[in-house]
Amino acid sequence: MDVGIFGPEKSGKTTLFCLLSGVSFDSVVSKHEPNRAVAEIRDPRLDKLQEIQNTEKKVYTTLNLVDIPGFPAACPAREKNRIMQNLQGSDALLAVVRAFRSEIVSWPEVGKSAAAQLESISAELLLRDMEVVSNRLQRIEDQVGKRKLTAEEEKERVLLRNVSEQLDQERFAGSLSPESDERRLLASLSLFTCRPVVVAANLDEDQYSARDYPDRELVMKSCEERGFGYVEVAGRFEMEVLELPLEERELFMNEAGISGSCFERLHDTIYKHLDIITFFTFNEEEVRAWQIEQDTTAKQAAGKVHSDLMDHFIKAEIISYEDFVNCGGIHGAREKGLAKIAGKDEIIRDGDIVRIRANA
Ligand SMILES: Nc1nc2c(ncn2[C@@H]2O[C@H](COP(=O)(O)OP(=O)(O)OP(=O)(O)O)[C@@H](O)[C@H]2O)c(=O)[nH]1
Ligand SMILES: [Mg+2]
Repeated sequence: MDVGIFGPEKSGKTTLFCLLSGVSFDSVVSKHEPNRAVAEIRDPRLDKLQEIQNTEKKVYTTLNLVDIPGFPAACPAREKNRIMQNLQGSDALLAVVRAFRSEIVSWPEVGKSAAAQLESISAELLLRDMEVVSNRLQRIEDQVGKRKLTAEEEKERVLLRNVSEQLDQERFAGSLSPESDERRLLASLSLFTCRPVVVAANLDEDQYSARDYPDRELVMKSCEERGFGYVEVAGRFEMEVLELPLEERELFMNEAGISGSCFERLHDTIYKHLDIITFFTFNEEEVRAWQIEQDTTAKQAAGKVHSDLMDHFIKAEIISYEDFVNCGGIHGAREKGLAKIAGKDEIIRDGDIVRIRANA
């Protein structure tokens, strides 16, 4: 899955990119070009499974990250477009807003609260989409009077007008019903406002400990209204903590009232917001985690592993993570009758350990 990180200048995007990917901040050389990295989702459940299965290899799921530089308000449109282009392939967006205070780190958007930054971010996304929709509409309308529009084009014209009205009213395209024709068309246009957005409020340590910063309520409310996910992080502080010896880290995190790493909170929020869950497989060589959407069936999950397994699917043996661990592995779970033999329509749940039987 591809996640695009964006937001105002100096809000801490690259800091979060480094925290998510494990790339060191000092090694990120370019301040003007996007940074890319693959972040492993180091799910501790997979570590436990490896311990039980005693395999040499484990394969985590991953997020492909792209971190784009913030651009100043006066940035020429062409340059802005060029930078934004790097978000085009992302399945989800992580928008970073700045609440932390600093005398050292410049703040080009001085005085702009986190809520105001969020408004600008939404406006930017809406504007980009309006442009795409209106260009497409224009192309169809240019034909009017020159030739008869096809039935397809007529339909598209109506849909595009509807979407355009929605965007004019600052309603996100993603709020259209997923079943609607509009939504299908929008998916083909890969609009930004159709994509899941998670907002990360980047706080300083004191704000984090106090669970407060100016406009916090407003930011949370506006995320809720727009259907954005929301997470709080203390980017710089958590990066500094990572430089400490392992045994001191927890102490500092506890003192600041921060539980779980920034990395865990970020990817948990992204996964939850995107309705993504994880299931596990194992064989003699490896244990492996897989990302799937909620409500994926056993047969579809088999397809994730290999298309042959889906095509020749017979049944799946499913054990919940807790049962697997409590019984010390598959044999124990089978003995206790906790390994379920399931058909193709069984819904996979988060943490399930799945063994697929197919007609090879
Ligand atoms: N005090 C403080 N400084 C931070 C925090 N997060 C990031 N910084 C610092 O702010 C500066 C900018 O952080 P970056 O992560 O590079 O910000 P960015 O959004 O990627 O900046 P651009 O790409 O230039 O738009 C760095 O010196 C960071 O160490 C924070 O939570 N608190
Ligand atoms: Mg940056």
